[in-house]
Amino acid sequence: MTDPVRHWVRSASRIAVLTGAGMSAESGVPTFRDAQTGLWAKFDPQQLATEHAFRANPKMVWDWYAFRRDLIAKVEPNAGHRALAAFSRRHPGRLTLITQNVDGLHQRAGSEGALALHGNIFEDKWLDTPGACCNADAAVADTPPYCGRCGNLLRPAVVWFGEALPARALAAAEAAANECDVMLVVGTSGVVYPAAGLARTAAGKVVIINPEPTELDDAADAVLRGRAAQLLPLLLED
Ligand code: BV8
Repeated sequence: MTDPVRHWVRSASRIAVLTGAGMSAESGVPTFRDAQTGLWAKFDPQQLATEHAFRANPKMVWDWYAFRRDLIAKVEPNAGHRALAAFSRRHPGRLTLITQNVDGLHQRAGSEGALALHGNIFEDKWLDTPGACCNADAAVADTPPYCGRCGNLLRPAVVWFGEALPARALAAAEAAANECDVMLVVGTSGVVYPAAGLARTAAGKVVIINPEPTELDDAADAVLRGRAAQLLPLLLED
């Protein structure tokens, strides 16, 4: 562990943390751009995670999310998730967690107030503006479920490519980036915007934690070539 980085973290009164899919890799969740496992090997997630793909082939996209939900439901938060949650318990209000992940593992590890920029894979919402008839609890159980009265489809409540991020969460994330003394950028390839842009607008020192090079390495004050579950506990211990 490079001592300057530990010094930056220990002396920071405001820490922002931006996490991506690599944060959950050691929990057994394939990263977003890993070769998709098995059934999905031939699909590009960037093509599937869109409203266009869902409208064109609702069953296929719904099944992709069901496959991911089943996988994520079977895994546990890892030592990296737990280190972030423990730090926030020891130092209330000092660390703002911003995640691109939709897997809910930060929240399950006990991180409260995590800014989930891309939504939550375990929640659904209506594809079209719901009418009075649209009651998710009474939806016809199909793939995807739908309103038996008007045919409106349920869809995963995640942010698809081409969709706006939740305004409140994004504004809070931008404020945290603008006010931080240090930003830890963990397990993200830095390809997806506007989330990746937060690492480029951070006021403080930018520290990348990733075993591989990323699109954000040029914006970093320090790059720690390692894994989240290994390095975060070391970096965040008092
Ligand atoms: C929008 C939910 C506008 C769905 C996801 C500039 C500005 C604004 C937009 C754009 C822009 N340029 C391009 C765009 C459009 C687009 C975009 O960014 N495209 C990219 C691909 C070029 N952005 C959008 O469409 C966004 N919307 O801008 O809307 C707008 C405004 C107003 C009104 C209407 C519209 C929406 C983007 C959100 C997309 N949804 N997820 C789902 O999950 O199904 S993004 C998806 O990718 C996941 O959330 C994932 O987290 C995210 C980012 O990927 P990473 O997390 O980085 O994962 P990846 O696999 O790439 O990398 C993993 C990393 O982990 C690797 O580096 C690896 O080395 C590392 N790693 C592996 N193991 C470990 C590890 N690290 C540490 N430890 C380990 N053990």
